[in-house]
Amino acid sequence: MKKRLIQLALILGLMTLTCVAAHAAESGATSGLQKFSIETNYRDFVELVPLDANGRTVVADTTDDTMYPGAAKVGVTYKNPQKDSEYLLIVLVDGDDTTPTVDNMAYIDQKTAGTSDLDFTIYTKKPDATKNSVKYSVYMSSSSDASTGNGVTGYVKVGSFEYYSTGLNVKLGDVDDDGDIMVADAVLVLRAVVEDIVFDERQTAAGDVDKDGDIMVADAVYILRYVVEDITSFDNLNAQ
Ligand SMILES: [Ca+2]
Ligand SMILES: [Ca+2]
Repeated sequence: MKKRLIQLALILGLMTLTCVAAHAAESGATSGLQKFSIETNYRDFVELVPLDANGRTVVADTTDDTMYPGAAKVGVTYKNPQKDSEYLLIVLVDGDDTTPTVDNMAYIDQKTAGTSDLDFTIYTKKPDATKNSVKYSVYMSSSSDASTGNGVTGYVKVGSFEYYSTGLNVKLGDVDDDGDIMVADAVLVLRAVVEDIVFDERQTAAGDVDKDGDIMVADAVYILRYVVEDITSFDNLNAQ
């Protein structure tokens, strides 16, 4: 059954290669960064600045000044570091557990301080469609001697922020947002896989039915399996 569906999916994919590229639909979703916080002891020498994907500073939302719509990266400035000291920056997802692991590590960078402020850029990842926000905690450690200046010693949390996403309200598998999960939805996924069309944020959230973060042939196959009632939901796909 599965093999035949994969063949079907591949055939559909080849057929659609000749289709004219469609314009991506307007998305009502917004995402960005919010709730920036610096731990009390580090407010004098750590700054977190919301940046867009191109590295430009993002201004706060006019109605909620804790939200920075469109922000996707974070600039970290560490003021007056100790020259020649090593500074390690570690960013953990849902940082209640302070120990870095393969699962919670979001970003890591290390720099040697010169005579000017140290700048890092944190690259974040959008929460998947089933979550409204993801919290990131920023940790630092350094080889500097705190007794002689601005130095984090040991391994300390210096701040946190959240990546939020609102208004997606997607139905998994319903890529064209017509309310039904049909072969047409799988075809759209295949067209995106072969880069015949580019998905917007909502389409990406709806099409990534196995929630691995990528739009792949496997997603189209799962949608086709759902259409032919081989599976009844997109939950626990790895177990099926
Ligand atoms: Ca649909
Ligand atoms: Ca996927």
